[in-house]
Amino acid sequence: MFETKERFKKDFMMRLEQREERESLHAAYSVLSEMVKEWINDDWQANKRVQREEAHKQLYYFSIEFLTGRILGQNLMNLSVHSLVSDGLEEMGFSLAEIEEQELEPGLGNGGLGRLAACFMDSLASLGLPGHGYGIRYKGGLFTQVIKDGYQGETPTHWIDEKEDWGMRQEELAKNIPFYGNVHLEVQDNRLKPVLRNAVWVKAVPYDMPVVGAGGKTVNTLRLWQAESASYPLPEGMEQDFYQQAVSEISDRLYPDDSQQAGKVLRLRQQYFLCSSSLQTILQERDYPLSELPKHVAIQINDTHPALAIPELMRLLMDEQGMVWEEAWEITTHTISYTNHTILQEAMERWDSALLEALLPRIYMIIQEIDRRFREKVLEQDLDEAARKKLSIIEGGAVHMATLAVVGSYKVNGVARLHTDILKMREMKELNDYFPHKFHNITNGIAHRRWLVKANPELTGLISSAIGDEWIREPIKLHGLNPFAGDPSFLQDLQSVKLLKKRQLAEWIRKQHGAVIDPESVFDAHIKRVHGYKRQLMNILHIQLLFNHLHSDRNFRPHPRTFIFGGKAAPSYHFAKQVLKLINAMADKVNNDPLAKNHLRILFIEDYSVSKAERIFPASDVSEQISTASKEASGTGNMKFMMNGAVTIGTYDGANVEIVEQVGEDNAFIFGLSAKQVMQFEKEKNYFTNDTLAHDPELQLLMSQLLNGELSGGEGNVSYIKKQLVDENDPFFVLKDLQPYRKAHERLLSVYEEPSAWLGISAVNIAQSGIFSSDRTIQQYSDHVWNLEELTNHYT
Ligand code: 73E
Repeated sequence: MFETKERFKKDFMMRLEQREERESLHAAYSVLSEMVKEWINDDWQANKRVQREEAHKQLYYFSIEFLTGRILGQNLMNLSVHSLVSDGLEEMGFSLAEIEEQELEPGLGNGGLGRLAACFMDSLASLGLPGHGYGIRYKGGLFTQVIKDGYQGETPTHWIDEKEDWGMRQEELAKNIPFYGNVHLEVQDNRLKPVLRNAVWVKAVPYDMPVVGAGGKTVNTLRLWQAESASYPLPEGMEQDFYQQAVSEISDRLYPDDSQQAGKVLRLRQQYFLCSSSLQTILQERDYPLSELPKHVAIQINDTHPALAIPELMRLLMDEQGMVWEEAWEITTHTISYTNHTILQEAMERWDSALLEALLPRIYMIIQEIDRRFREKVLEQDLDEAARKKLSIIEGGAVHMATLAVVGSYKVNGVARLHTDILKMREMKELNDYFPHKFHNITNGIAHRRWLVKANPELTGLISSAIGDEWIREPIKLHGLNPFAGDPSFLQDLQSVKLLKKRQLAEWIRKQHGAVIDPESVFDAHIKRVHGYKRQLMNILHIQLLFNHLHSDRNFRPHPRTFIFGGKAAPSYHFAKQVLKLINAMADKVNNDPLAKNHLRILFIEDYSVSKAERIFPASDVSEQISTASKEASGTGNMKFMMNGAVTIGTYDGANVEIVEQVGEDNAFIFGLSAKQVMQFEKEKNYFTNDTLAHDPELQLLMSQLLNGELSGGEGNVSYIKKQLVDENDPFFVLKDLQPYRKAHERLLSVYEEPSAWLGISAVNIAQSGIFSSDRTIQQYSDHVWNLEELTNHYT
């Protein structure tokens, strides 16, 4: 039905006419997605067959988040029919863009970690590798952010429209998951066996979504589990209503914290629910001896959230399959590998032992045994007490999930070189000393097909007109663009494309938010979760410095800038919520100030999401990557900006280090404390806010403006901000890095005033961004961790 445009038009119209509400855009969406699903289905079934018959090794990516964004457009693109469909629809009076907007956006992730999982799914299928996702089908995705009077409010997000769902319910593949109960040792088949009695059972029903790779040949599966009532008897004394409520809670909503461990039992239930259902499936579907599992299956756990996969695989191998400990351990530790995404202490998962034991008694027993055996081994080495403590899985009444994850995996990776170095040399030094060959780095990447080809077709066209289109398949070939960084006519075209994308964004903002922004101004964007270490506060304080400067110096009349912010704060993170309010209050003040508004404009984009990101990255000139050095493990927005020709202002943190290594220091604006300096201050505890303020009257003025409400036009409470900056001595070094940040902005703006220099930098950034495609990342995982083979029917 997509072979030719005419065929498509005919088929589409025929189906549309059978719909009741055929006039509506929604009906058009429904028809088009139905056609795409049908089109994919044959290949999907064929792929499943080939993968089985050829006994390819399969990768399973376990993740508590998959932030896919909208799916229809992505599929049309990877099936190579996006323009055919778009043209065909236009001829019939429809706009594909409007139809795509009908899709409710699945917000099944908080930020970078979830989006990374989605990029990986795209790259796996596009490289023709057999890799599938296992996650949870949360009824409510991440909350919808509603800004009222400048404050963040949260409302539930319901993204599932059962009729239009891309996930196909697979009732017959449901699994049952046990919680609570007591473990009894019973004699079965002449041996003692642990048996769980009086457990509460929950049914896990899979919904399978096809993941189409570029070229359309490889179709993998993203399987999301939904919790439902199991048809098992309830434990004595448990009411049916209570049970049903508890069950539906499991896949009811995504936890909205991305860098704070909530420690809630519901989160633990979600984690076990995901691990158990996925592992049961993997073991049941196999047609080879269990001892060969590591030859046929690789399991990657996305941070520690699915780390219960380790004891759960042990449980299934021993209790259900009758294996002895040693063999089960050998298999587990050759099947599972672990990616660490953060070293923030508050995000490190530590589960209270009593809570874990009550919820998952058998799993807790197994963790105790893993811990006991590992302690025994550690005792053989000559280590001091402190080092031994760092090597304990159960310690201080809690289970340390990162330690469990390292001990139970065959490979552990960090997500950018600096982050991995910090892991190996500091955070996990003792573990790295003990397992010197486990740790390695694989720097993150992004799906260039979504973030450049799809989000920015105009730039894609320009690049291809300069160097051909092979780079789309092999993004490293973007290098071919380097010589064009000195080609005036190319640079002029680059400028036109950027201006066009800025106009498109401005127009969309006018329609959606009623705000007016000037496409001739510099678009400077800071879009990510709101967090202390990401330093939205430093950005806003810098704008106040500019505001003060404008008012005190009549010769200071800089090029107009639009500061774009977008991002959500965790609902219980008071500091971040005050920062968010401060941004909005500053926006009111600055945008209405007769003098300032000609030079500065602040725009807060409400309810930041993947689809909004797709509009902002292509339209941005400046990429704000200003985290406190050492805190941002990698960052991936930094790569999306770079690929779209935005220039980085940032610290040497996360993947920024490697971005600057690619483009050279002249093609980025770097400032501030290094990771080493930050860690030194943290170790010595010898940084004091007052040392920074003492000789700087500008900062003193700024602080008094912040504290007396002048900065925010008298709006909002800044108690948490004050507490952090003053009482806690500014742990994220906002004030310490502020003047260096200001100078970096000054350097940046002076280059911006010279279009050929600026555009040259932009071109180099695009040319050097190919290495940050997640195709490269996935190839590294495949070569160094998973050992996958390309499917033979993959399109080349
Ligand atoms: O630096 C980012 C990184 O680019 C990091 O903060 C983020 O992962 C990205 C992808 O590697 C991340 N998210 C979480 N931890 N690290 C997290 C923690 C708890 C819940 C949800 C997400």
